Amino acid sequence: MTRVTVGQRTALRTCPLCEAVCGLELTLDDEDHIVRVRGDRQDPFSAGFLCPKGASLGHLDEDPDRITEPMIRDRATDAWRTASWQEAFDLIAERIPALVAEYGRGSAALYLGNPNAHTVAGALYVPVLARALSTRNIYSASTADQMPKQVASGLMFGDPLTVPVPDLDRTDYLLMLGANPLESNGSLCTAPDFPGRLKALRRRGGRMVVVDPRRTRTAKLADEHLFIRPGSDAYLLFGIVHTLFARDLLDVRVAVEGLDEVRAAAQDFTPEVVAGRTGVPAETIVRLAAELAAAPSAAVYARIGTCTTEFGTLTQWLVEVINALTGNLDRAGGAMFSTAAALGIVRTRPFRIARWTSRVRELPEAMGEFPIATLAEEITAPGEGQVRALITVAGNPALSAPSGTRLDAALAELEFMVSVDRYLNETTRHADVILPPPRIAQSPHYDFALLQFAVRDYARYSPALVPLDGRPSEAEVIARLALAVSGQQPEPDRDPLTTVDELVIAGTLHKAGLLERRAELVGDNSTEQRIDMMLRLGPYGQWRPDAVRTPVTEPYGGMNLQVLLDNPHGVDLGPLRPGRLPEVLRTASGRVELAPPELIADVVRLRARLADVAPELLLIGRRQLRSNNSWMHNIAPLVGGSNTCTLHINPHDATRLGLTDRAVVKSAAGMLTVPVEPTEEIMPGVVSLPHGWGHTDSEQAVASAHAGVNANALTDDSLVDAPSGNAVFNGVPVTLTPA
Ligand SMILES: Nc1nc2c(c(=O)[nH]1)N[C@H]1C(S)=C(S)[C@@H](COP(=O)(O)OP(=O)(O)OC[C@H]3O[C@@H](n4cnc5c(=O)[nH]c(N)nc54)[C@H](O)[C@@H]3O)O[C@H]1N2
Ligand SMILES: Nc1nc2c(c(=O)[nH]1)N[C@H]1C(S)=C(S)[C@@H](COP(=O)(O)OP(=O)(O)OC[C@H]3O[C@@H](n4cnc5c(=O)[nH]c(N)nc54)[C@H](O)[C@@H]3O)O[C@H]1N2
Ligand code: SF4
Ligand SMILES: [Mo]
Repeated sequence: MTRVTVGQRTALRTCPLCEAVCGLELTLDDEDHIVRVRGDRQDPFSAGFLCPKGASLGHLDEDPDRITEPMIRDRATDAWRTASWQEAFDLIAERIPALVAEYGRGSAALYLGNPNAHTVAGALYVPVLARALSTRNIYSASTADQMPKQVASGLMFGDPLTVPVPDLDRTDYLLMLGANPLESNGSLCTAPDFPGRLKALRRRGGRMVVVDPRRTRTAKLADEHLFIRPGSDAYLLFGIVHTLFARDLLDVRVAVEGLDEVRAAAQDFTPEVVAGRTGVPAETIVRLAAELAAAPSAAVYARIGTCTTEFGTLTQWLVEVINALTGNLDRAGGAMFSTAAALGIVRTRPFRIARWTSRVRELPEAMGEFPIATLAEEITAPGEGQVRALITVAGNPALSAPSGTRLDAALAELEFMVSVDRYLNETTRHADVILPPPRIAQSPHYDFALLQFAVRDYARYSPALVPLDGRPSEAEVIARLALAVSGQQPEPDRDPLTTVDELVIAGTLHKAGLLERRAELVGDNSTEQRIDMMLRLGPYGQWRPDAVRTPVTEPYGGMNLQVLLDNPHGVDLGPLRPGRLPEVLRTASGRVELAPPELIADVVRLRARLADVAPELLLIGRRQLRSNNSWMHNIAPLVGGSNTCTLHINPHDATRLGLTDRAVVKSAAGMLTVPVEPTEEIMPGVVSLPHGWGHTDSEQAVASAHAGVNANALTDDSLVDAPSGNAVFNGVPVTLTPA
């Protein structure tokens, strides 16, 4: 037990800052300020793990530079003033419906940023806002991130949310490409204390190989690290696939379609041919294939360094092809599927891409979104369907999107913009209205998105720890925004949140034939009742006849909210279950599609680039342990030291180019001047700049003192990964000269 002084209390909550979903034990004083953060040692998943970001949650929660009241900007003077909630929503209800009436439906766009994956509001209420806007102009951080993985999974398994995760705790062999979980704590692989899990893998005699143009902290922990030319992972993986066929190393254990097509596609990607393009020697590629095939269990895992490249989707596809060919898909120790407790989106038809295309560049939609790489031109190119109004929720695309400078300028051309955000920052400065969410301590937490990709099945619910004091929750802000954009006023005696929740609950229960059981739902408010319903209807649920039974849910007759309220440290639902494919597959064939035609077609593009002469210098990104994309640089204990914006360059390149202090970096899209930091940890011919910096003119005191530069001034929105439309951040050709 923690010792708590008079007037203090401890409270439990999931950390909302990254995908690791660590349990936190917070100490609050008698005025409800967070005064201490510790890892929750009784959390069965995170077991007390805490990183520096989580430890700073108190600073973040009440950052003096955050926004606490709605803000309205005067366009003539650019001056900001605070406003009442009513005035803010009235202005939105006046402007957006009028713009939509004048220019048509597509003229209002929505951009959803990364923290939506970490809030109840993002999961349960943003979809309502998207429907209310009824626009195809929906954009999100997904197309600056993991869309290639979702498209590959969608085409192979029929559902873009059916993404395999490496069975970290049991695997005997892990091949990891383009991920650095020692800094990032992992992504699309929810694993609190990822570093500890990797150390355990090594301790039990497992082998770990890391492929990265940088010798990262993760690479240093591995048995083997291989440098690779940025953007060339698809060639390396094809070399492995080629070898598996050529040396008869196949061990396919699941029902698949398209084996011959994969063999044919891999035919000319011999290890010798791809070695030149990747920089990985042919004999190493052959050995990797043999090791993957021979290991009792193995998993290939590839993340952001490989997604945000020109061949992102092909790379993610080949990862799962190798997992399937080596018998590791859907088996213990291999690449497996989590079973999240809350009912998710129930897909009845197989996933398709490019059901419609964007106006200006005819880029494909994926999962109902257009690529963020095309938002700037959708705003600036005149014509029918031009974007005139934008709503951003928890996003900072001025820093996070490719061709950031161009998007920044485009945002200034909008006729009206609304942002739901904690800060006045590089993006929200263009808004007419900013609507702030409440404190983190005032928000409930359940990980609807991330628990679908967990390396162990687990659930945890955290109610809000501090009352709202009359201000709206973020869920209510979004619900009221949904009303405002459709020109509606809330009903006088009913809050919009309850209206939305009652509609959803009634609709869902009606579909399930359980409408008469509405009164059984528990929870202090309609949001909690919705969560209770999703748990009761989920795979472990009390209302599911075929529920997975676990020791913790058994006494309750199955999963419901009460289970989680009674177990505030979270509940362990066991190791990932093998043999789930028949349950999760949504393909028309009922088999794993190893060779989706859309991807086989894209191999032509890959093959055409095989003989490319690599440019002299390629730019890649990197993440920093004490940063969180663009928005935690105002937390004083986190910035400085290694957490600054510098260009990593191999000393050999620095000397060759005469760079000592600062360099001018030029790309096809832009130019920056940055401090250089020579380090042996990056391969020759590659330079690395972290993203999320560039806080010049910021209202945030600490962040502006550590401004850095916007790496996305150099990335180019005219390049995308063809099948997914994903942005390209890694492998950008640049030239360097001394500043
Ligand atoms: N060059 C380069 N660019 C990249 C990447 C890269 O590796 N290299 N990575 C990409 C990736 S993976 C991602 S996910 C994107 C991220 O892209 P974005 O989501 O656009 O950017 P973030 O920096 O995460 O900004 C989050 C915003 O949400 C606000 N916020 C924080 N918490 C809350 C909350 O609870 N509610 C609300 N309403 N707002 C909140 C913050 O103030 C901030 O403005 O960046 C991408 N951009
Ligand atoms: N501390 C911290 N944690 C974070 C975030 C953060 O900003 N800071 N952001 C969160 C978000 S939104 C996400 S999506 C995750 C991402 O989590 P990760 O996927 O682990 O992201 P990174 O740490 O950027 O690691 C990507 C690695 O890819 C390497 N790389 C670059 N180009 C290539 C290439 O072409 N091939 C290969 N093989 N490697 C390449 C880079 O050198 C880098 O080491 O992290 C999350 N966690
Ligand atoms: S690893 Fe992620 S979830 Fe865990 S404490 Fe750090 S930021 Fe929070
Ligand atoms: Mo991300």
